[in-house]
Amino acid sequence: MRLKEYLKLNKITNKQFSKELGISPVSLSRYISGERIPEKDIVLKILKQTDGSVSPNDFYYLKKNEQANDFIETLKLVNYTCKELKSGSKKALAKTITLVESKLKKDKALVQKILENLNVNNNTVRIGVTGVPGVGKSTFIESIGLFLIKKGLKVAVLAIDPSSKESGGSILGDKTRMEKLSVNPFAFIRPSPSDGHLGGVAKKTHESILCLEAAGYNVIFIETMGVGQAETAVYDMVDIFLVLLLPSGGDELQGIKKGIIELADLIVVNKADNDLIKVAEITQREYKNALQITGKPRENHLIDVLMCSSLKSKGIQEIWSFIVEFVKKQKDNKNFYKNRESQQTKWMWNSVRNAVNELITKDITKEKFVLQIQEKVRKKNLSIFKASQLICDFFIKNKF
Ligand SMILES: Nc1nc2c(ncn2[C@@H]2O[C@H](COP(=O)(O)OP(=O)(O)OP(=O)(O)O)[C@@H](O)[C@H]2O)c(=O)[nH]1
Ligand SMILES: [Mg+2]
Repeated sequence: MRLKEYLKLNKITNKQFSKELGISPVSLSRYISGERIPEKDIVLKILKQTDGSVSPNDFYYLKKNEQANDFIETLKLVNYTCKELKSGSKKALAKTITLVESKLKKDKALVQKILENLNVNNNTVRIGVTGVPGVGKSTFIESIGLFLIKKGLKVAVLAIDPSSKESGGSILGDKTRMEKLSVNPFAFIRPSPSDGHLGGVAKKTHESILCLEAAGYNVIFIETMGVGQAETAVYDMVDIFLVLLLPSGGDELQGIKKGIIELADLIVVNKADNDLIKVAEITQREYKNALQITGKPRENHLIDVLMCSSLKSKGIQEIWSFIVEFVKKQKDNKNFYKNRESQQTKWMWNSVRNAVNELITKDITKEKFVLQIQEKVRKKNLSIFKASQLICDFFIKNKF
């Protein structure tokens, strides 16, 4: 008999039974759901406590059959999705990115399997585009995007909006602002909601990039506002980082966050049109002069300051030539690949931190033992240091 049926039949609560076994209710519910198989000593305890009604086979064989069926189904789905992605299906791409953004454990596991089956593609360019709201990031991406599509490339855009909890917020505006690009068959635009937490941005955006590349997108733009912390996270997932400026005074005046300019591989003064041309030229000169003092952030790379009018599609060709030259140089000196590799490990740690964080916030905070400790800290009966040590030990012991 399965443990779930036994407990129900005998009207024993999870809490009671976990106490009898000397384990946490969370662990017990994992054994019951089949999420985890109990260790030998626990299996024997269960056998004893249930007078032999729940035997080891009830865990192992059932689990095995279920696992086998699940495995076959997952494999079919993974193969199908990968095939569709590689064929460039937008529908499959949208569905996969929805899985990437899902919080469900089963979706996350599925995404991992899909990603493992996708090939690494180093023939793409990942471009970060940042700048204060209204500087013209979306207009710029639309302009250069259409220019690249004419060259026969496929373009994808991920717009990160750290302020929006779910898809929505200003993203809807972004789609309408990229009117022509969003309806172009060779373009794919997707908002990347971040849940207001940065680890989330990095993980989801990184995984989305891999899906886009597998679907044959050659140039991936990642748009962020130059006011928050998301920029450094984005810097760690792109090959080249562009900072857009308005034709006006220094960066403080522009409201751009301090330090962001230092990350730029290329600075672009946008809106260099109509009566703003003169101011744009002054801005360009000022930044060029300033850069001579600050130096270069990347090996063998000189930052430049270019001007463009995204609205009139002027200066776009020069910006693309700069990007192509930059990527070529970075590939020649192998920095391009080294950069992607080191980003890979950064993402791994990011992922670990996220997973641990999720475990702590989800499971452990409801535990009686943890709540007692929390109460002691609140009443100043226990030091924070000792409390955190106790909680960590509890966390490890109970294999959360
Ligand atoms: N004159 C002129 N206006 C521009 C140019 N590029 C963008 N704009 C205008 O500037 C406004 C903001 O442009 P967006 O592309 O939405 O700016 P954004 O940086 O994406 O804004 P957020 O997504 O809100 O951060 C729009 O009204 C555009 O038409 C340009 O090159 N010249
Ligand atoms: Mg925008």
